[in-house]
Amino acid sequence: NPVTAVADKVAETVRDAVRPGNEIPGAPGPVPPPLDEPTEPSGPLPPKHDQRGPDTYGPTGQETGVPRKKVAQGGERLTTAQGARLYDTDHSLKAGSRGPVLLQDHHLREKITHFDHERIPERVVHARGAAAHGFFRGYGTASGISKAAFLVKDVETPVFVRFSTVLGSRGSADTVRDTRGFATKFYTAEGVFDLVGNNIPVFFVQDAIKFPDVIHAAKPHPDREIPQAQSAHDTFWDFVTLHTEATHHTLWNMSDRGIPRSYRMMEGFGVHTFRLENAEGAGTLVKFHWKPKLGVHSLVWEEAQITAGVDPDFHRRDLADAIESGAFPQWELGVQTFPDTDDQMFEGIDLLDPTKLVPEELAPIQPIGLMTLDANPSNYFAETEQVAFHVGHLVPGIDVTNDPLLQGRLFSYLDTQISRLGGPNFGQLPVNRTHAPVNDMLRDGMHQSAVHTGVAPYRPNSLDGGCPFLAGADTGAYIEVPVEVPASRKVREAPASFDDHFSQARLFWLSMTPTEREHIVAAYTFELNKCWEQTIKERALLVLANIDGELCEQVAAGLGLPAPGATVPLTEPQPSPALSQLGGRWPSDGRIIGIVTAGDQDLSGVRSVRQAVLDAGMVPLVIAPTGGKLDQDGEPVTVQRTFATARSTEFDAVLLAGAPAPGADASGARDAKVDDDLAAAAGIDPRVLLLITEAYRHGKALGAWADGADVLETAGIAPDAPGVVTTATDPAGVLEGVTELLAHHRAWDRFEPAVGR
Ligand code: HDE
Repeated sequence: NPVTAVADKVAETVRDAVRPGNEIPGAPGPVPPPLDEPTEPSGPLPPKHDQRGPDTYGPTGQETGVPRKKVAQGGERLTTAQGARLYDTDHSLKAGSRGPVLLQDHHLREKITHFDHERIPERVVHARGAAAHGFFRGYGTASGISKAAFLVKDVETPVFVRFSTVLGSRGSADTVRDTRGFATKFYTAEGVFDLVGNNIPVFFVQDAIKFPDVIHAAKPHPDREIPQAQSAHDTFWDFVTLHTEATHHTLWNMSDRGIPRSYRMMEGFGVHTFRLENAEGAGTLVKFHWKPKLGVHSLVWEEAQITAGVDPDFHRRDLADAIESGAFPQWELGVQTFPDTDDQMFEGIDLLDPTKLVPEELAPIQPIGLMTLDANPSNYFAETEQVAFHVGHLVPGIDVTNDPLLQGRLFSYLDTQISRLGGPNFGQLPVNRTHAPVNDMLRDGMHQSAVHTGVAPYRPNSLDGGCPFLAGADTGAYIEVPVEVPASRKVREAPASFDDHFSQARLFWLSMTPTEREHIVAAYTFELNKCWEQTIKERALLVLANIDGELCEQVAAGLGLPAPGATVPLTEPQPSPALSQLGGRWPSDGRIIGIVTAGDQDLSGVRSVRQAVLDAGMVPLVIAPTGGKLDQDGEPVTVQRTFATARSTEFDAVLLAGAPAPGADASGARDAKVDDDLAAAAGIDPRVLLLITEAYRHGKALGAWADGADVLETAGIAPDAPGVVTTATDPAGVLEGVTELLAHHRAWDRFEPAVGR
């Protein structure tokens, strides 16, 4: 097989390059041979083991039988788009080697023209995202309330999930403070079902007609197009303080939910109330929830900011790496259920108001299935960029409600795909293709890739045998339930129940732990201090006073302004502990453990702890003064990060296996917040001290053995400080202590909240 032959040859060359003796840069020894371009032609390499493309269904949903790992390229030789072989792609066709380029060079024109059109418009919101393939398995527990086939026990349905930020452009940073999108495409046997949700259960506006307003306010200012991917600016705060129905969602954004640690550690919410229907035609109102198996965890703000610069791809990398390493993220899908009453209220909460949630304590979440993401896309553009979600993609057994936000979305998603994907046939793109047979009467249009047969794409017809026939009323997808619509007037208004903008924000605030409250105060203080207009800050304080007096006072103190009093009566809701992220024990799968070594000390300890981290389903990254391999005893250990490339934000915990002396390139760290003189006096590389002090400040677990304890001492970290493991003398014992700490995500007792005690 020519493909594997080339792969073997490349692997062989790589092996040659790292043979013992070649591996430590700067060490004397043979110079590694350059990686030659293969001289024999071969077919394209298949996707890597962790990658998968969309299933190979035809443009109209028929199974093509083409193997799943099929790649877009074929043959062994470079060709034009029409398949003509090329003998040169490095030189334009010219009138002499120094002469002008000829217009007749079709290959040049085709290559450049295609390149000129490689980009499509980015999504107007949720432009930055990352996605993965996986599958959903129903528990069967929902079959009593929904006839949807994919919810039946043990039915396995392929899915494609795209996570996103909302505000930033396609190239913006992952770790900004923002809501995250959580959109799932289920390729069910009855057609595509899209659950297009967020990681926050409520929304800024109650009516879709306000969506352009909130997005215009939150996007960069139209004059200079700054700031990118952030809400910390005047127009955002201008809008959300004037339009107080945004208060609840804004509070969630200012909480730790706005800076998730990982896409794998986020909840997902359908936000709106949906209506399920069972085989008997009975309806149940539901809210959808995705619960991550790894728990809900966040970054701390300084960490999020540093990461946005050091690794803007942090979340996207985290998702892809976890899947590649076999730590497949999982979420349980659950529903809160409510009786389908005429008023569509539950315990005084209006189920049609998307700025309200229903506390889990009032309506527990009932699990209905499990989703596992087990493959990375093979091509970002073809899949992650071109995937087109639409809240109107529904299957029998799932229906919408009259939530005015949802009703507007039913229009928007189809409309936006037409401009973004260049026409009405985006459903035929491989990632969007349904796995159910399609027999529509839609024809032609830009990018039509199906070859329809027959002469009668209309109904009724006799020429195509009357085809296609209609489904029975009980098997159709859209459930037009004949619910009573109360006789009414045509109005542009919201029901009175939509007027309460503060009570649930207060519920959220009161449900937070002191540490979480402190983070919220800090977030408001940061964002509002970034605003220019004094009136906006003052108006924001008025809004905060209507949530909670202490919240308002703390933020006012940070802004240097007086705290106003509330203008509405403050309610006293029962707190909902389920809204807090803190507490509980969680699996440490896929957590990233940095192992700092001086390179010339205790290599066997490093090797054994590295293996133990792997065995525990976590990811070890060895950090040493220089790259290459560490080798004292013929069993080399690969270095993944150097002191110059490692930053604390990448790690969930750091283990110190030694006290590295300053490296020759350490002066690059001069600007770091570490006392260089102190480091020099102690003989420790300042970048290692920066790594440790930062990790400590961010509440991360630290462990040290042997000389590693000297680093802690020089950094001023007590050996018995919270979240520090130094008592065990062997690396295995230290790792055990650190893994126990990771079950709580951070060493929370290192923070001393001043708020809400
Ligand atoms: Fe969206 N939203 N949205 N949205 N939304 C889009 O569709 C819109 C809303 C959400 O990964 C757009 O394909 C309106 C709520 C996600 O491809 C657009 C309103 C929720 C994604 C659009 C809302 C969401 C989008 C832009 C107010 C959570 C990314 C590109 C009525 C329940 C999907 C696109 C992906 C994307 C419109 C409000 C979630 C313009 C008009 C509420 C996760 O159609």
